[in-house]
Amino acid sequence: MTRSFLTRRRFLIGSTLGASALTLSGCDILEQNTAVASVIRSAENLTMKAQRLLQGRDALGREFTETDISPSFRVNGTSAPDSEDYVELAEGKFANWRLKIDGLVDRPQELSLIDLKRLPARTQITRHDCVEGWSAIGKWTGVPLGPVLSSVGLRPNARFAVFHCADKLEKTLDGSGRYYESIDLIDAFHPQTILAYQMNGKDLTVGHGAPLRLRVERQLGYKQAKYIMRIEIVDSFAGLWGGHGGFWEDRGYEWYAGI
Ligand SMILES: Nc1nc2c(c(=O)[nH]1)N[C@H]1C(S)=C(S)[C@@H](COP(=O)(O)O)O[C@H]1N2
Ligand SMILES: [Mo]
Repeated sequence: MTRSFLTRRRFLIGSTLGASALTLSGCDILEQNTAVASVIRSAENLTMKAQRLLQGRDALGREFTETDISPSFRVNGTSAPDSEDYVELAEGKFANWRLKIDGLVDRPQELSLIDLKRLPARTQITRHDCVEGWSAIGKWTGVPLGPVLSSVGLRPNARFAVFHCADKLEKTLDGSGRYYESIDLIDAFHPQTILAYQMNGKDLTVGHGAPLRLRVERQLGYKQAKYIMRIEIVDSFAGLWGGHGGFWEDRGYEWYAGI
């Protein structure tokens, strides 16, 4: 099991972004099944695999044109994290904010917004679909996540990227109300998966997740983590809050929220 998973990861990391779809062999399919079975339900697993098999793991989510951009884009969930730390960072225009990258990596890092903005960027106009029944088209600019992860050196047992956010959506004493999300390495290395610092040509507003949010375009709104403070590379969600890989997942939503 481990060897095949490793091979798959090496393929992902070694492949150029935007490479054509990979055809999975029956063996890989079986492999994926066992690898993810413990974290997601089987029907949902089927959705994920069907989407990846039918469309290819690097198939792009639909992109739109400037004229399609929605005149208004709702702010949903947290609209302004209220922790002292975040408020202070926001007052300083995020000059002191650092994105921590750690966990199963060889070279943990702390990157400033300026560091991120120096890296090659990608801009994409996409539709955001929220499970609450609204959609909006926005233009997002940011750093593709894959190369960032490659640069910190993923360990062989790395399987998921976890995004720790600044906000508590539920005010619990133990911190379990903190927002977090996670994706696997296939989505992490997908060409449209970006750490976005701009929306519609301007720095992200606090409402939309300043200074940095995730865009993972083949999944629903709640996967698009705002207020990212830390990316932790893990091999399992067991040690994280409810153990289902995300704030909403811990409250019963699907982990693979394919659209
Ligand atoms: N940190 C954080 N990220 C979050 C949320 C949140 O409450 N906190 N809400 C999610 C949901 S349900 C949606 S639909 C989108 C909303 O993004 P927007 O406010 O930019 O529209 O962010 C997602 N990411
Ligand atoms: Mo949402």
